[in-house]
This record gives sequence, structure tokens and C-alpha cells, in this order.
Amino acid sequence: MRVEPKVTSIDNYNFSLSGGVTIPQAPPEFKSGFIGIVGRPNVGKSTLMNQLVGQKIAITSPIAQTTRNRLRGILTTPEAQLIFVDTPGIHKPHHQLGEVLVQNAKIAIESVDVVLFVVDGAVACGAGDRYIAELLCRSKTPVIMGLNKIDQQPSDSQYLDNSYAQMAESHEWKVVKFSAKTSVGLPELQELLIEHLEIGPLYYPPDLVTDQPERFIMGELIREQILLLTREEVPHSVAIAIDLVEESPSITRILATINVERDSQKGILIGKGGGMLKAVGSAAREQIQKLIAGKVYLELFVKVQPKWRQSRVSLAELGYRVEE
Ligand SMILES: Nc1nc2c(ncn2[C@@H]2O[C@H](COP(=O)(O)OP(=O)(O)OP(=O)(O)O)[C@@H](O)[C@H]2O)c(=O)[nH]1
Ligand SMILES: [Mg+2]
Repeated sequence: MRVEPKVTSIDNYNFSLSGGVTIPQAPPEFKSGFIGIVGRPNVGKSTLMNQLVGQKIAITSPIAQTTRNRLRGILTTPEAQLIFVDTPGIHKPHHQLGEVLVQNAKIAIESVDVVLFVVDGAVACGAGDRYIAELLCRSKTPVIMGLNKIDQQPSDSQYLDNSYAQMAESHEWKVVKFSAKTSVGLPELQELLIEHLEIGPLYYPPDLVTDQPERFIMGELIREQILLLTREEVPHSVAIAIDLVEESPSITRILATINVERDSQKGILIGKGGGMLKAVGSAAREQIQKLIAGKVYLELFVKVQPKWRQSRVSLAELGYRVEE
């Protein structure tokens, strides 16, 4: 039996120009706005967004460049609506996909009300952070620096904090320290962010936590398992397409294709006797069951699509394109 899912996804709402959904009017003094979460790959941006909205909407992994799309996570409190925009880690791009991702992160910086520049507090400030700092000072958007992973800091961490404090001071950015993993410091972060927002309306219904369709999150949950279970080039070479989602009262049937670039990658993904694909499938199925709060049948196919990361057409087909 399918139990009633939490409202996680935009699909549960029938938005239309003629006003298919009514968003309640915000009380007086209510604040709202868009907060861009920006930083190097792997600093914990997506983990932070999931913790702040209280639900897993973005996938996370120890592999750099986990996030590929700009995702919105929504947190509504009695006093404010914070719309977080999680972005792909900014890095030096090596292929067309990388260029599109970095370009989209740059666009996000310009389109939000506040930027939360997340850095890894467990390692000293480096060239990657300085590159992003330069980008941020070219934009007019106000910036807060967020020092994450403080649970991983050594006992004598002053030198680490100082390396970031110097950068923040030179740009007059406020610094806030937290751990996205343990939630230490997150209430203070939330308060500081609300202080930076202006009085505004509810942009989304108060119980919505993401603007992403459920299908997209399903594809991401499959990709997450591939990131966690395979190695080397494979994690970066996959793109997921959800071919079918068929709901019945007892089970949701999902067919998905995993696109890879080479035959050798297909071999690794399928694994000995199909073992790898089975492992990916059963772990992803469990995650998707949590997402939709119902039973799932998941069937995965693997297809070779040579050089999809280099081709603008394939990128667009698979859902990666430069945003307007
Ligand atoms: N110890 C510790 N680990 C963390 C913390 N926040 C994130 N991580 C870990 O850091 C790794 C990267 O986290 P993500 O949230 O995927 O990082 P990201 O910045 O979104 O990475 P990209 O999407 O690749 O740019 C994961 O293994 C997380 O579990 C934290 O506060 N403390
Ligand atoms: Mg991410």
C-alpha cells in the first residue's frame, strides 16, 4: 500500500498561469529570498542544503563534481522563506559538461539575493577558493562566508580559521562556522541568512521543499549509487534518463537508462554476472522508496552513448544546458 508521501516535489502541485495553486499570503514583516550556495567541489554544499531543508533532495558523495544541476531547496519558517540554490562546485572545466556546470554556477551568483560562499574549514584556504572569491567580488550580490566541516577541524584550528578570516576581512564578508554533517552552528547560520533577506512574499507553498520534479530526483538517486559504488572515470561518465514511471496502487514501476561513454564503462557498470548493476539497482530502489514513501520496482538499462559529455546536443538531451 502506498502511504501518503510528504510533499517533496513540485509534481504534487498543479501550477498554472490561471492560478492552479494558491500560495497563501505572507504575514506582514515576512521575509523571503534566494540564497546561492556556492563554492569549490566537495566542500559540502549539497549536504548543507539537505540539512537546512530537512530532507534529502540533493545527492552527495565524496567525489568532486557530484552536483550537476542547479537545484532549489525551500525552507519555510513562521518568519521567512529561504530558497536555497545549490550549485555545481566551481572548478577549472575540462570538458563541455564542466563548462556548462561552471557557467550555470556563475549565472546563479547573479540571480540570487545573497551568496553563501561555502569553504572547507578542515583545510586551509587555497587557490580554488581565491578564484571563486574573485568571481564573487565582481558581482554586486552580498556574500556571507560559511566555514563548513568544523567537526573535522584539528584541535589547533586557529591557523585554518585565520586563512579564511583574512580573505573575508579583505572583502568585508561576515563569517559563520558550522558543520553540515552534525548540524552544529546551523541555527545561527539560518538566523544570519534571514537577517540578510528583505521583506517579501511566499514564492512557494510553505510545505514544498524543492522545485525539482520527482523524476529528476529519482535519476539523481540512481546516479548517487553509481558515484558511491564505482571508481575512476565511471562516476563522471554517466547520465541517467528516466524512461517510464508507472504508478499503481501497490507499486511504482520505474524504467531508467544509464548512459555511459564507452563499452569498457558499460562492462564495469554491469559487473561480473550483472553484480554491479544489481547492487546499484537495489540501493537506488531503497532510496527511491524513501522518496516516494511507497514500494518501487526499478529496472535499469545501460547504453553506450559515445562522448556525450563533449556534445552540446547530447548534453541538452540529457538535461544539461546553459541556463538563460
Ligand atoms: N565531516 C564532514 N563531512 C562533510 C560535511 N559536509 C559535507 N561533508 C562530506 O563531504 C563530502 C562532499 O559533500 P557534498 O555535499 O556532496 O559536497 P558538494 O560541495 O555539494 O560537492 P559538489 O556537488 O561536487 O560540488 C561528502 O562525503 C559529505 O558527506 C561536514 O560538515 N563534516
Ligand atoms: Mg553538490
